Parts: sequence; structure tokens; C-alpha cells
Amino acid sequence: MTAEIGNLKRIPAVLLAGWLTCTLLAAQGPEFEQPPVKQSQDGLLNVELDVKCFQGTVDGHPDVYLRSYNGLLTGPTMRIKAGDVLRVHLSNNLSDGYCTIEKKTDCASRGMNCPHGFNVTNLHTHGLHVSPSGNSDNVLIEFEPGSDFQYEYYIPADHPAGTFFYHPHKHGSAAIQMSSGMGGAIIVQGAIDEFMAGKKIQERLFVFQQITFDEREVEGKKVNILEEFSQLQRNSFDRPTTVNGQVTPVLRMRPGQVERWRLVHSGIMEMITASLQDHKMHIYSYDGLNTGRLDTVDSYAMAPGYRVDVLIQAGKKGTYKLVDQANVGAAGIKNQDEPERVLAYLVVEGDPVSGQLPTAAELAPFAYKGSIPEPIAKNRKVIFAQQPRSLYDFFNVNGALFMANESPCNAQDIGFCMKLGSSEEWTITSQDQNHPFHIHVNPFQIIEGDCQATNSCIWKDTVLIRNGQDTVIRSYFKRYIGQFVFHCHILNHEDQGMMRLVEIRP
Ligand SMILES: [Cu+2]
Repeated sequence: MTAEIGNLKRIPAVLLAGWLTCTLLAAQGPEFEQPPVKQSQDGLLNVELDVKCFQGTVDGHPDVYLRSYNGLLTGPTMRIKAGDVLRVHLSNNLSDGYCTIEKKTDCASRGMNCPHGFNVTNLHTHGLHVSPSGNSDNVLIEFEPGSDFQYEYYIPADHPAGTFFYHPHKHGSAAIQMSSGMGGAIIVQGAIDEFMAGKKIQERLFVFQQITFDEREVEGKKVNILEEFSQLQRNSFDRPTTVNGQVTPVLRMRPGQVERWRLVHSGIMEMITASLQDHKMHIYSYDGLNTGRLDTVDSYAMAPGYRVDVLIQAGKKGTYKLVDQANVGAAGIKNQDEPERVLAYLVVEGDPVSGQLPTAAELAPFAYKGSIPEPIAKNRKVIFAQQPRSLYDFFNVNGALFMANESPCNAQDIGFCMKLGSSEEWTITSQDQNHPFHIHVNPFQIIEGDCQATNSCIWKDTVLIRNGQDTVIRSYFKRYIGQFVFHCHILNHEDQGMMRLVEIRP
């Protein structure tokens, strides 16, 4: 019998019921896998990141060639502890192969704020509180194909334990490389991990990516590649959001079992509003910074660059969808509709276990202990906006495109020149669409409602700035001096100028 969806009344009810059950509840996908793990030992972690071609099948498309870390769709997970030294040896081997084909954008007079240098790279440790200078988290350096570099990060002894991540940050090619799959998790382990292990709560990592490519014919061979900037805009919405490089993987838990999930938005262009069918999510950490409490929600909207750590307690036996909920209109990142997508399937099976969620009181000791000492030395405004011109939009901050070479401390009042050991309050707004604001080195507190009075303001390093709405943040510039950046974390906006150099001086 052939069943046509548009003609259901012809199908006997029993068959229809069976067909619907299969269709709705069948978990279709590979068994859930996590990226390979590199674990620090005796205070040191050495990691090799080889930037080279990935070659394989993605979402049913054969002959996909992408820029990658170590030939993987998702880079290895780096697990470190506060006080460790993290050494990352980055080798740029994007010298030849289908993955390195670059169709130049017509740049006219746009200079550095035009997408360019797709095979030139560098590395950013997103959210880590480390030095922005020298061979540490310095995104103002870059590496041509055929070169290599030894990054060295001294993780301070009081570094918070949580979920962070790494990705390329070379101005002009960050979006192309990230949507090519270049991204991976950094997990800083600490007391909360010992607590969770003591409760027999296992963890699971979800690195979400929006991997983009198109079919092209190169010397008579059909290949799927990412060769030009305009492919991002056109295609990222057509591709599935992958989890650790997999399309709709299937994960398994037992009824009653509790797990902690680390969710990382390593995509570039869409909101991921994560929701697990018939289950609550209990959030205990935003952007790697523990709150010391549990926020119980049905869904959580992640902009690019966000991380969130949640506890999940499996319900009764069955198959449940982890979805990226539909976003309608202004809820979507670009003021446009985003359809629902299935991210993964949870199969609850086997004998029940009596798992228990930790209580807020048990989590309280692990809260991030940041502070914003008074007085507030300066109030600043940040405005994200576009000035549409010709073929491309120009993306600016406070009316200006990114400039790499001029110290903000030479620009008098308009420069983002901050004093070490000072606190500032910034009011950030957007005049065209939603833009996620991200700043390197120090996290910030989001000042919302009466959160200061109740001591409940959330700490983050990335926050979605809604079109036409002010977001107020406070930050304390601690420990590190040097030049670094804040920017929109829709990286194709960043590549086109929506970034600003800042400097902290003693
Ligand atoms: Cu933006």
C-alpha cells in the first residue's frame, strides 16, 4: 500500500495510527558521540590543533570539504583546571585541497572590513579570564597557511569552573571558518565537578554548529565546499544545526536518571532555543559562570557564543525530541522566522533509577564570586547599527567600522580605554536587528529589574541585544592589561566591521 500524506482518509485507521506512532516517535540518527577529549595532567595540557581539510559526508551530502581542526567537524574538547597552563600548538595547513578554495569578495574600498583571508587563521579562547596579549588570548595576530604558533594560556588559580569554548577570530574570515566547523569546547573543571561526580551525575557535551557548504564543480569533479562569503547568508538556514558534528544523534538515559548537559552555541547566524520535549531544564550556569541556584525552564534561547549548563532528569520510558524551537519574527536573530528543528533524540529506556536533582542550597557554594566594586568610573554607550550600501551592508559600532591599529587610549573621550581595577557601566543598544554582544577577558553582570537589590544579577560574557532595547551591563576590569575587542557574535557582522578595539591600562 502506498500512503500519501495528503490523502490520509484512504488509509485504514489502524495502519494510520501505527504509521503516525512510528513517524512521531522514531528516533532517527546515529548514536550520540562526543568530540575527543584532551585532559590536563599535573598542571599542564598540550594540545595540537592542526588546521586542515575535513573530507567526508555531512547531512547526506558526500564529498564535503571544509576547513577544520584536526580533520574533525568539531574540534577536540580541552579539559583543564584553574591554575593550569594550557599550550595550544596551532598549525595552519590550509595550503591546498578543495577546502581551501577562496572566491574573493568584491571589496572595492572596504579595506580590512571586507571578508578576506579565508585560509588565514588564529585562535580565541571564548570566555576564559586570561591575558589578551602576547601568545595568550591575542586575537590581533594571525597565521598564514604554512605557518604555526605556540599559544600559551596561564589559567589563574581563581578561574571559575565551567563551560567555555574556542574558535578562530581572524578578522575577515572568522565567520567562514566557524561555519566550516572550526570550534570546540574548553571545560574548566573545579569543585562543582567533584560535587556532581559524588552525586553520580554524568555530564554530556553538546557543541551546536551551523555548518555551511554548497555544491560546486571544480576541474570536472562535484564537491561540496565553502568558498565564498555569500554562501553563508544563502545557505546557513538550509543546513541542520549539528550536535558535535552529528545530525540528530540519539542519546539514551534511564527513567529517573539525572545528567548535566553542557550546551555550546558554536554556530554563527541563528538563535538556538533549546527545549526537551516533556522535560524541564534546570539551569545552573550561564556562559560558564555558576549561579549557585537552579532556574527551572521549559526552554532557553541561545544566541551565537552562548553556553548554558543544565540538569536534566529523564522521565518515563519513551522517545523525546531535543528541539531548537521555532522563532517567529523579532524572536529570530535577524527579525525573520526560524523554523523548528530537531537537534537530537533522547531515548529513555531500561530499568528506572532513583536519581536526584541537586538542590539550590547544595549548589550555592559553587556560585561565581565576581564583584563590581564601587564607584562606577565611567558610563558608556554602545550602539550596533548598519548603514546599507550597494551590495553589502556595513556593520558598525557607534558609527564606526573596526580599526585595528589605533590605540583606543589615543582617541580621548570616544575611545574604549579603561583603567585596570576600575568598574564601568555600559548601555548597549541595537538600531536594526538583534546582535549578540561579546567582550573578551572579563565577564559582566547584566543589570535587570531589581537584581542588584536581590543579589541575583546574572554574569555572562555574551548577551543578545534586542533591536531597539537597551541592555545595561557592569564590568570590573581585573588583573589583565592590554588590547582586545568587543564585537557582535554574528561573526559575519564582526568580519564586516561590527567590532571595537579596547585597551586596559595600568
Ligand atoms: Cu550583529
